[in-house]
Amino acid sequence: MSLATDVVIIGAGPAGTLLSHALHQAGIASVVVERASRDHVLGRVRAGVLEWGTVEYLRRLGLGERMDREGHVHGGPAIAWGGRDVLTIDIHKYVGSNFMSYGQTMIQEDLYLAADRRGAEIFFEASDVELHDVTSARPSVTFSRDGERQRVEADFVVGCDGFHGVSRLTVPASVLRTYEKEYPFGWLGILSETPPLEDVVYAHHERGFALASRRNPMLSRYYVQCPLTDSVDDWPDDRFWPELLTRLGPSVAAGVVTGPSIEKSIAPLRSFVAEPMRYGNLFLAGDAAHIVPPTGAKGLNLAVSDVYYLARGFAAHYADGDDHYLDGYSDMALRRVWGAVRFSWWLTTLLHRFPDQTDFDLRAQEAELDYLASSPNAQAAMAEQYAGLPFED
Ligand code: RFL
Ligand code: PHB
Repeated sequence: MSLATDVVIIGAGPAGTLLSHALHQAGIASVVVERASRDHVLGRVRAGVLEWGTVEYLRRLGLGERMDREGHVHGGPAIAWGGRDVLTIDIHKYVGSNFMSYGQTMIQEDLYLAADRRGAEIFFEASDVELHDVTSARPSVTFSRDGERQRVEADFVVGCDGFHGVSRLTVPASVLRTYEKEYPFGWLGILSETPPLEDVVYAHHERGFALASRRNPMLSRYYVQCPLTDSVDDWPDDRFWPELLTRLGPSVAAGVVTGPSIEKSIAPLRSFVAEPMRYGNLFLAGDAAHIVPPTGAKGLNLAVSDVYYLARGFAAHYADGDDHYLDGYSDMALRRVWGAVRFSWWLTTLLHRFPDQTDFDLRAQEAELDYLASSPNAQAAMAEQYAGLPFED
């Protein structure tokens, strides 16, 4: 089978499906090719925190109805350390915006339901996806499905296929520059059907980092830092809960309701940036181009801002033949990416226990946290970055 469209998108995660939704609203046709099944994508438990710019963009695209009903608005995240009362970084006071807890799984469901309603072409379970002629005026993508080789021809290809995808590998090594930092620990995350804390709480503790978050009024999400060599079998619930409560500290722990975990997984932490985010008529967006450690809650939000810039660029191209946004895409997106990479690295470094850390390093972290607590200027800087840097005009 052979198809023709305007834009072929590789990957039906949040970046790919949001882009196809935004393009449709601008009257631009797209086809999405996804390696996994729909249920597999929906089963991945990931992000939970949306910047206000993300919330407003989703609303503008008509995707805000369930989010506004079921999402939980916060005025700022809290930080716990040293057995003292938590410090709340008042985003509302310093930046005038909020952030929202609303799970990536729910956004993905909303996106697939919207795709069903408009009869979007998403080819799930596509294997051996290959990109061809991306520097030509008519690139194409081929893949196998139901035992048949298929081909989609388009004006542009957008790689939204995540960190392990194929799109980035199409850019020749002589063109692509990559920057990478691996952290020597992971996050063990669990979901439990228990009422969550009111706030998102980040904890610094000499035994390691911990985080309390939420999905809905009866679904909590908790994380503890763990060695990369650990597997989920090393963390039965009766080990996880006491460890979490110790790290959160007595005042936060007092509000935690424990219960059986219904999901448990370990994610490594990594910073990665690939430059440029365009090669010929191939564009990269989301995790395909950059990864941040989850500490700053930025990964999904960066995928959304990439899509915002890219959808605007394609709209100008198809409506007016104006390519200045597409030509500026890589530089503009990378400015925001590096801002978030720096912030995520800073917060990760401040809050985690590193294996080679000395007592000096630990005391320096505590001194920085004390400074943060005492300085409205430092809190304003953190608030501005946690809230999310603005989208450029
Ligand atoms: P995804 O979600 O990885 O989707 C890529 C899709 O491409 C498909 N694919 C292919 N398709 C065709 N051919 C191929 N060869 C393919 N290879 C791969 C994959 O099957 C998949 O469906 O990338 P996308 O769309 O760029 O979205 C990025 C986000 O998923 C990611 O940045 C966030 O989840 C990161 N993240 C967080 N971000 C936030 O903004 N706030 C958070 O609170 C937050 N918490 C987190 C996180 C990520 C975590 N993990 C597990 C890494 C918490 C965790 C624990
Ligand atoms: C989550 O709810 O999964 C979450 C929240 C904040 C983070 C990372 C993950 O920084």
